Amino acid sequence: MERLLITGAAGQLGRVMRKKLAPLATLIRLSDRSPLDPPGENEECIQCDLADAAAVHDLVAGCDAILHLGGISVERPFSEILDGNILGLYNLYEAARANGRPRILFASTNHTIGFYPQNERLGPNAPYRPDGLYGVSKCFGEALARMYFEKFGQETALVRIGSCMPEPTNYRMLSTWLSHDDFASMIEAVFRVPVLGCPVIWGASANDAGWWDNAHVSWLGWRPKDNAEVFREKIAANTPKPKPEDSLVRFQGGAFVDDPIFKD
Ligand code: NAI
Ligand code: 15L
Repeated sequence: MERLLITGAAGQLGRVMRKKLAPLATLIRLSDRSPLDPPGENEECIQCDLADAAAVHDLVAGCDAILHLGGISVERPFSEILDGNILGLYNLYEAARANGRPRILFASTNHTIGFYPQNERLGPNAPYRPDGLYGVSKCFGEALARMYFEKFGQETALVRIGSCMPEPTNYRMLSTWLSHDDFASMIEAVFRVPVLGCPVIWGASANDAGWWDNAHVSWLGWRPKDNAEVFREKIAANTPKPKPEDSLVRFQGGAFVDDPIFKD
């Protein structure tokens, strides 16, 4: 790739992926509304708000691929979600349409299906059961991406990330954990495969306790290598055993199902 755009590059995953993906592209364009660390040798930085259509148009110009991590990543008041995840998504897809349709990896979330019970195994076609406004906004993002694929041939990987962090830290994450290395190898597979389309991909490592079935995207060639199970004893030693009625062990979205509707 000549130029890979990473949005949300000042965030938790952006900061990690910025380093891991350096070999993927000649130049990495990093963007966020928050300040970014200064650019390295094969990097450039552009600060912009996803809600600013003209700025997003310029941001996307000249990019061959987009890792879209930018936006609100937890339950927040609707006004914040509206800017980052609704307006921001529309601006990004319009900018992509005007700039040669670079392939997009959209960081969706397990909170699109958070109200499913943990004993249910899901494939890509399970109806949405979002667990909050954040989850609803990611359902919007997935639907928008699908529409741009059907209407304009815009390719997007709809990656429903579980819990992408250095290691799982509670019982639920034994099922939802996605290691940083497995996410990086997924990103590489998504941008390397000759034809992508617009598939849902579950973003979880090869966890023994996993709930999500990626058999429908085996053609992608992505084979996660990590398994949260190796952390089970550590979690048992460090965290209290949840009661059976606790959302953490009842719902796939865990504690997000208990969030209220936050007001400004
Ligand atoms: P984060 O909250 O650390 O990073 C998101 C970044 O987006 C922040 O740096 C923020 O400043 C930026 N941002 C927010 N609104 C913006 C706007 N209007 N314009 C420009 N930039 C804006 O989140 P994290 O953990 O790095 O996640 C990245 C993406 O992956 C998010 O879209 C999140 O929803 C998704 N995701 C992450 C999971 C995880 O386990 N880390 C799980 C599921 C989904
Ligand atoms: C998400 O969507 C959040 O962005 C992340 O911070 C985690 O809380 C994750 O889901 C999760 O479900 O563990």
